[in-house]
Amino acid sequence: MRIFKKAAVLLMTAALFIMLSSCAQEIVQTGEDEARGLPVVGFSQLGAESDWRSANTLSMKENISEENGYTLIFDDGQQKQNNQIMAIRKFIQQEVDYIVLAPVTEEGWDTVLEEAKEAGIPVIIVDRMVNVNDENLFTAWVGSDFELEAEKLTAWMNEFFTVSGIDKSNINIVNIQGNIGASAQIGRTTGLRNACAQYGWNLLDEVSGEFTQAKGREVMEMFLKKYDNINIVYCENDNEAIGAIEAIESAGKEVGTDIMNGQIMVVSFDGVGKTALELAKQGKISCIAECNPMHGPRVKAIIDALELGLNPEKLEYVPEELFSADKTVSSYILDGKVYKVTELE
Ligand code: GZL
Repeated sequence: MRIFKKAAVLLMTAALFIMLSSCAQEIVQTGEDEARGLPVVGFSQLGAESDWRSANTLSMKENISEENGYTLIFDDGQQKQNNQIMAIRKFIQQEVDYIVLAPVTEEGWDTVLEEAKEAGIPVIIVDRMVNVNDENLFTAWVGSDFELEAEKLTAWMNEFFTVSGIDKSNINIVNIQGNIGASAQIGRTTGLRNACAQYGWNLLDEVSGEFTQAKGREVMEMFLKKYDNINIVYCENDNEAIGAIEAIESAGKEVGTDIMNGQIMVVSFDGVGKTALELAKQGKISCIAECNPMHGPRVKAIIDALELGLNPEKLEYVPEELFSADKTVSSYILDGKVYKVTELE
């Protein structure tokens, strides 16, 4: 009899261990919430690839919080769509009250969002967009206009070249893209391609740096081996720009705005991490198009509204600027609207 008891205890211990270790989710609040019955929000974050992503996660955790009346279940998808789909299915099994999704790419969400809809769970999309057949598969979206970010940055570039007397025939650009298929990559790449066609710049090449510093450095090293006339590096986020600058300086070249005397101009997106802002203050990143990561307050406001039975706006764009320490361009005009450049001291 004693043997059977021992075996039963061992089996139950093993089962408990498997259950706990298989759970990749992080319950950000502890047990007393269940007693208080706070609404539960399941958040599928795409990864932790960049300073922007860390700031976005912090903003969400600070706002979808116990003191604000919510229990948050956080899941890190590690930049894989399958992990995010599994997380959403777990949230459905857990019968959460709301699902928030920061999608790694635009395609491939129809089926799992149909399942959430059938379960009667409202879905809020943050940051990048989902491309679904039925817009009713999500209740609201909060994020950036990525193509407008690129239009602002390339307008600044055009103004800089014009004021500096640099002819378009001298402009040779390489683009270190973000994750292919992410809304931020699609918008920023489209904006650059349109600017090259509009202003007559020469776009030498485009390769994904996956929004990371390591891959950004690797792609820049490849570009420097392949081309001897690069004078503009367009990075689709700051972490890629940091990696690109490491590669450029390791190759014995200089980054800066004096492109007619051999310097290579680096421009990028985000304006969130300390390192990138420091490089911009030093003039090593010539201009950064802000990408605002602070979606937490807006997502909380949307859920608060839904809790009250109200209908939030379907799409909400966050305000964004341009940052630069270079004084050549203090403002620029886009579609008849004057934008001021925020000068970094
Ligand atoms: C933009 C966001 C992008 C950032 C990158 O909203 O999706 O992903 O620009 C991040 O830094 O990796």
